Amino acid sequence: MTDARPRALDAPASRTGEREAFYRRIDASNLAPLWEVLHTLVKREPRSAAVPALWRYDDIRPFILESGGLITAREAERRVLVLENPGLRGKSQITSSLYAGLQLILPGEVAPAHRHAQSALRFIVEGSGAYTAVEGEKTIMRPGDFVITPSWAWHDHGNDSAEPMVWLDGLDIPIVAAFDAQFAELHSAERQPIGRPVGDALARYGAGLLPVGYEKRALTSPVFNYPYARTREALETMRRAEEWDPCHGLKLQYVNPVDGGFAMPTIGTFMQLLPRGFATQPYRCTDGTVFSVVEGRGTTVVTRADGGEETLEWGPRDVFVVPSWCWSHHRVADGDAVLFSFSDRPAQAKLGLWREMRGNASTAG
Ligand code: GTQ
Repeated sequence: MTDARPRALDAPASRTGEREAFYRRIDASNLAPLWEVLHTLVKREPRSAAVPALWRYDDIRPFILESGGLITAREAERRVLVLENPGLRGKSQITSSLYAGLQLILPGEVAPAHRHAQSALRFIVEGSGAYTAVEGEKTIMRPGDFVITPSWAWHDHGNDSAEPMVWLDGLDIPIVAAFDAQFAELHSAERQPIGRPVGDALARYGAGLLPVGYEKRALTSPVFNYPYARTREALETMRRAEEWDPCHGLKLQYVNPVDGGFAMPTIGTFMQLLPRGFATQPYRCTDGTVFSVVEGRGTTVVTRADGGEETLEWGPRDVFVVPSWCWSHHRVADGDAVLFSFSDRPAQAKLGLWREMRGNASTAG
């Protein structure tokens, strides 16, 4: 026989005078009844507080450039406009587990050297020729490049080019905060000393080769700039085989060449090609995902946790987010679309939490 009473997993237990009085008495002892909150703690499936959202680059670019006249990179330490998820305002979160922002560095500026426990990625959106220095090596950044700053690595950014540079920062700030494991240090010098030539890491670790006898010594890829030219060429070559995934088109995952795993321990990064006119099948996964549009125009339809649908219309340099466990599908309008994306997938996978689900039009929503 099934018990028809509502279960505390779905709704709080009913309140009685006797129960309320008990809750008040135990309150002074820092105790609370689980059955009042169980449904908010142990849910049948994810219901993200994050919502689908889009930042149109043309709309926000004026604010980014205006911030350049308001404060220097030096004074700000990092001159960034944080992309706040509308469902998580004031928390500096774009998803429940990730931070994102758009960082501006003007010609001649330096964002001074520091290091922190949080891992960072940079995805270059506008401008070309600024550098970031990571643990004694500089890399020159160009649009579409995916650049890594590993946890606890010294890093400073500088712009010796003639144009402003803007990149998307993605950091695991909320994950590190959840563990209360933050540490940070300022370097004594504004620019850290450089000990290796530009391109050294890519040559040494990113050419399908490794120095003989190389032993894995870190959780993050030793390659710290994955240039767009190479990524784009890989996609372009693969497309000739016409093996399109119905949910993802052609989708590549950035890897650590040392172990074949994700390039970063907490953040997974991807680049996908959706050809002109392509419409994907609905898909959902537990990793809320941030997309940065590199090429093309299209729409992504996202079903919110409350069942409503949100249509995000995107073009080059726009950023949009699909929260955890929300169905979404993409349709390309103009040109071939190339989408960079990142999420907390490696962290979830390591904890045995990650799930995905493929749908079709009739099972979505
Ligand atoms: O470039 O080191 O967007 O420390 C936020 C915190 C960028 C950085 C951010 C940071 C950085």
